[in-house]
Amino acid sequence: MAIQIEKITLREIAMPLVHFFETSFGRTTHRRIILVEAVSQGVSGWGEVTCGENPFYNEEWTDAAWMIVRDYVAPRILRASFESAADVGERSEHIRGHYMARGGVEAAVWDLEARMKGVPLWDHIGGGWFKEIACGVSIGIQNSVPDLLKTIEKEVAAGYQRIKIKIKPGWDVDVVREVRRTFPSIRLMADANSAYTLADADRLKELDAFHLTMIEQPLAHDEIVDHAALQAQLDTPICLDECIRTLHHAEQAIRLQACGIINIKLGRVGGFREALRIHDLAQANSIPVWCGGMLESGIGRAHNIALSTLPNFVLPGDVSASKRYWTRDIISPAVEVSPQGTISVSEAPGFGYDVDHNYLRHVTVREETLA
Ligand code: OSB
Ligand code: MG
Repeated sequence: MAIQIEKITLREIAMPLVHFFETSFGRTTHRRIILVEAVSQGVSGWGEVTCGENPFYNEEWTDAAWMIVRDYVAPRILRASFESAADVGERSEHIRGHYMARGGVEAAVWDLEARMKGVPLWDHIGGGWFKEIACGVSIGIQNSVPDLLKTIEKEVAAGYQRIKIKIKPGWDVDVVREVRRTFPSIRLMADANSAYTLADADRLKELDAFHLTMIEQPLAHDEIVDHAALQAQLDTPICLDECIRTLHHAEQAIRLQACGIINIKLGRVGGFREALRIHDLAQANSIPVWCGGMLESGIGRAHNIALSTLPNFVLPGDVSASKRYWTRDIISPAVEVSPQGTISVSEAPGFGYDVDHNYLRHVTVREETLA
């Protein structure tokens, strides 16, 4: 079944977060998210561009992503004929970087193709190993340690299976020690978002004492070699996030033993095809993976749920309930998490939820249709 994309509508939505989210690179209070609607034969597929509002996590940001999709990706996708959604990524491979912008379009075509076939997205990508996916939470840097402990207590009580806290120089060893003292047996990990260098190895080594399940991306966003040197000094497994943008990066990281675990983010790697390849490579090398998040709206969240049903997603991901981020989500129903810390996977076609068109219109601040 070849598909031709007749129309792409870009929307920017603006929504405040329920609670600020702070990482080593800054605090986010409001999200500006680009949604991609790809249309063929009257059927719509939806994707989300997962970049931040500023080029601080990686080089991408909302305003640039809009221009990349409008001026470089969409013109190569419109009216082209695809044997399958897996071929969409190649059409924009000539663009350097900007994987999230490219991935938002790629994911929309996967969703479209699943809807045209009448199957759930998880089925269409070859997933379905899990009917319930395991959920963790990512907790940002708080104003105080007591605030952090209170937040962790609430999320543990809600059933989440793993707690991730953000760290940075000045908010690390002492904070983790306090968390570990208060919660001796939770599955706990720390994410530095590239805030350290190899010169901090001794400080990071102190974290070994708190039996974390992993330390996520301690060193530079583009530095696989130094992570290998650090991993050789740590007992705690390193999990790479920012560093892994392509299959080749995953090959290099595994070959150099730069990590024991990989966080796969759909957008960061440019969409489902590359995510599937990285998943398979990691599995063949006994490297467990989990699905990371980028403070997504319900659409990106639903894509992450589909991805998380692949067999090597054996660790709880950062995919959590809509209500942790939004007073009202743009999908219906909202993503809900069970008291056991799981999300049950929808059997409905495509990404498995309805778009709440009324609310979507309400939060849309910019819209452009390309045909
Ligand atoms: O490093 O995983 C990260 C959010 C924004 C940018 C980077 C990261 C994160 C998160 C949040 O940790 C995960 C979520 O969506 O809950
Ligand atoms: Mg991370």
